[in-house]
Amino acid sequence: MKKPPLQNDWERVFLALGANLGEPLVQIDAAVLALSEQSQINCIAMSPVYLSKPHGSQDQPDYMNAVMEIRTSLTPNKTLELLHKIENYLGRKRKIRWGARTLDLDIVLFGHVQMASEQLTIPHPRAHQREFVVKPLFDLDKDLSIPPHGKLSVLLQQLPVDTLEIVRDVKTHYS
Ligand code: A4P
Ligand code: MG
Repeated sequence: MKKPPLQNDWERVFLALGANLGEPLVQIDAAVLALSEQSQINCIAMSPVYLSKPHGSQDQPDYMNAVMEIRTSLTPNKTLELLHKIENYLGRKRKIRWGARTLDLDIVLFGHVQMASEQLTIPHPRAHQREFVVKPLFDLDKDLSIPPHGKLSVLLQQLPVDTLEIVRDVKTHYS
C-alpha cells in the first residue's frame, strides 16, 4: 500500500513484541508485516530478537522478544485497539495473565506521553524491570529513557542482560 510521506507530527512509538507458543519467530514477523500494512503506521526499525527466560509463571516456555520502532498518526488508545486486533488475528487467546501466549504486543513508549487509565498505562508500567524490553530498546536508541525510571543505560546495569540469548542478530531499518 502506498503510504503518505512521513509527517513530522507523527508520534515516535516503541512497541514490545513477545511470543512463547506456536512458532514465536513466525508470529513476531507476521505482526511486523501486519503493522507495516497500516496506512497510519510507518515502520522505522526492528531490534534483534532475543530468547528470554519467562517473567511471572516459570511453568511456560522461554519467550522470543523484540522491540519495534514505528511512527504513527494514531492516538495511544487507537494504537492499543489495533495491537489487540493484530494479536487476535494472529491467534492470541487471553487466558492467564502473564501466562504463555502466541503473541503479546505492548506499547512501551509513545512520544512524550505519560498516562495511566484503566485501559492503558504509558510508559508500560513494567518495561523498566524487563531485560527483554530494555536491551532491544537500547539496541534501537542508546539515548532513550523510560520516564520516570531513567536512562536505559542505567536501567540495564540492574538487569540480568546476560540471560538473554540472541536468536536473530540483525537490526532492520525500514526507512
Ligand atoms: N495495558 C495497559 N497498559 C498497556 C500498554 N502500555 N501496552 C492493558 C499494552 N497493554 C496495556 O494485557 C492486559 C491489559 O493491559 C490490556 O488489555 C491493556 O488494556 P494483555 O496483553 O491482555 O494481557 P497480558 O499480556 O497477560 O498482561 P500484561 O499486563 O500486558 O502482561 P505483561 O506485563 O505484558 O507480561 N516473560 C518474558 N521473558 N517475555 C515476555 O514477553 N511477557 C509477559 C506478559 C510475562 N512474562 C514474560 C513476557
Ligand atoms: Mg500485553
